[in-house]
Amino acid sequence: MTVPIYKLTLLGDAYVGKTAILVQYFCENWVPDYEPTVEDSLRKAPCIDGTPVLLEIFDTAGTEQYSSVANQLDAETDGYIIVYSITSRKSFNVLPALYDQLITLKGTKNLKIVIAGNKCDLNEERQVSTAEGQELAKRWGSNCAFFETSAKKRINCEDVFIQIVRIIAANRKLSTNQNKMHLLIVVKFCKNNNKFSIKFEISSTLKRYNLVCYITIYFL
Ligand SMILES: Nc1nc2c(ncn2[C@@H]2O[C@H](COP(=O)(O)OP(=O)(O)OP(=O)(O)O)[C@@H](O)[C@H]2O)c(=O)[nH]1
Ligand SMILES: [Mg+2]
Repeated sequence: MTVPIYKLTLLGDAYVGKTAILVQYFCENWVPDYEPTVEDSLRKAPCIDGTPVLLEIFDTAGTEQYSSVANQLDAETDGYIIVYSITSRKSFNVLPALYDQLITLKGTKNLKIVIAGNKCDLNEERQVSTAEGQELAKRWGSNCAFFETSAKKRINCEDVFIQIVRIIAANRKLSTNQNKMHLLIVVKFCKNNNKFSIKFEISSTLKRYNLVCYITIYFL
């Protein structure tokens, strides 16, 4: 049995907690120190919804010194975890421009995204409301989900990874079904004077091969 591979990329402004969320998911550990990420990638093989999967996760740099978003974006990525901090209006405001860059890179608006509004343990320092995060996810379409997370308190850190896998898996299943071809064969018997004919009409449900062909056999 081949294990499905999911390539995920964590994106967002510096200091929002991308690495902290990842460390919580991988090690169930909280690291209070800040060390700007240059670039990192990790692999994990969890079981999600009863299926063994392989996750390849890229942790990117939010610090401008290290990051040019365009350089960091891997066109092969299946889904994005886009992180902002609820305590930083700026980290939320940069997201629409980031989203536009992703659309250009992937050449489609059908992106699979989970938005994480991190540091929700710091509610007293909140600058972005929960409703604003939800509204953004709604604007980004049905393949976008939203969570508020806290890497410090381990709130929803695992859920963002499970949800992005579910979104990608659902899309893969949909495109597999669309590629399945169903044949419809209609057999008609006709009697015309002393001649009998049998007509087969064969049509396919796959739009690419939507040919209707007729085979007529005459019994003289
Ligand atoms: N209170 C609180 N602090 C957090 C949380 N997540 C991260 N932090 C702290 O915020 C700082 C930045 O966290 P990082 O995970 O390094 O941020 P990052 O987004 O990976 O930053 P770059 O790698 O520079 O892009 C660290 O000091 C973390 O301890 C959280 O949920 N709550
Ligand atoms: Mg980091």
